[in-house]
Amino acid sequence: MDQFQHLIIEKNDGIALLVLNRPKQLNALNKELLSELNSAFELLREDLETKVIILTGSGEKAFVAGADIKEFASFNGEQGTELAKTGHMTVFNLIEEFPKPVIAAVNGFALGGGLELAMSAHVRIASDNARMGLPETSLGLIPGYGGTQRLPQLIGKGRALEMIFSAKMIDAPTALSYGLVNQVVPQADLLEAAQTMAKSFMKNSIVAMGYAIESVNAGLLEGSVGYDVEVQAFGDCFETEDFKEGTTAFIEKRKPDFPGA
Ligand code: DAK
Repeated sequence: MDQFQHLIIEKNDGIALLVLNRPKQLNALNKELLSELNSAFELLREDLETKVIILTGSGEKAFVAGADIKEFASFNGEQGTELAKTGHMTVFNLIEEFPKPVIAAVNGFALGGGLELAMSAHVRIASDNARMGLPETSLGLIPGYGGTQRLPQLIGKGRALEMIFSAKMIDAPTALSYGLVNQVVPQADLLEAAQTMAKSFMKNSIVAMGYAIESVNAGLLEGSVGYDVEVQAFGDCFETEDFKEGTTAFIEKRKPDFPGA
């Protein structure tokens, strides 16, 4: 598994550690990284030795600081819709429906697409320095990788909409109190805590866990039309002046001045 440029995979005792590795961009998700994530999960699905997957970010600062803003700033509505659809299928739904447990070890900023990635995992453990948020509305966008659906599932509609409207980050203890993460540990202990959790899962039937994942997801499927609405609305955002202003302001390192409707 040494064919990856932005992903490090270490396999040990039935656990595959996947490290997202674009440290200079705070592990922001670009097309290559998303494509590599897809390939890695497809490989690990077939890999009989791997029982549990741990997903984390390289460095001590970020899990993933979002989708790569410099990459998507020039997209139009059609591209936005299309890429959101592809992203759902090839990465975020793939992880949510993965038949082996996936633990996100959130080691720092998990923002936008980064938090959406962590929410696709089955369980989340955060380090005490982690900060989480969906800042898309500050860029003239909405969450486009399932965040409008998975965040309210995890923390309830009121808190989810407050996080989306305010675009603010919450700290690890708040995320724990919301139920967004299952556990918070000192940063130095994060991987060990994730491994301890993985080992506690591995004492039980991974096959049964696959069926449990399928069953839990099936119970949430009734609302799945929400994902389609998100994809379309997300694409529409790319046609707005607010989106142009939001992403340009980020790249120019200034505060946005949204023209509005
Ligand atoms: N994209 C690209 N580069 C990023 C980045 C990002 N999301 N986040 C950080 N970086 C880069 C910075 O530009 C900077 O690069 P240089 O200027 O050094 O070249 C470097 O990483 C270090 O960042 P900072 O200098 O800003 O570090 P600070 O400690 O001062 O601040 C921060 C850390 C995490 C608070 C800050 O970097 C920040 O606010 N980052 C952006 C957070 C954010 O807004 N993320 C995007 C959310 S929107 C799509 C589907 C989904 C999405 C988009 C498209 N399609 C299907 C098309 C999802 C959108 C989002 O995720």
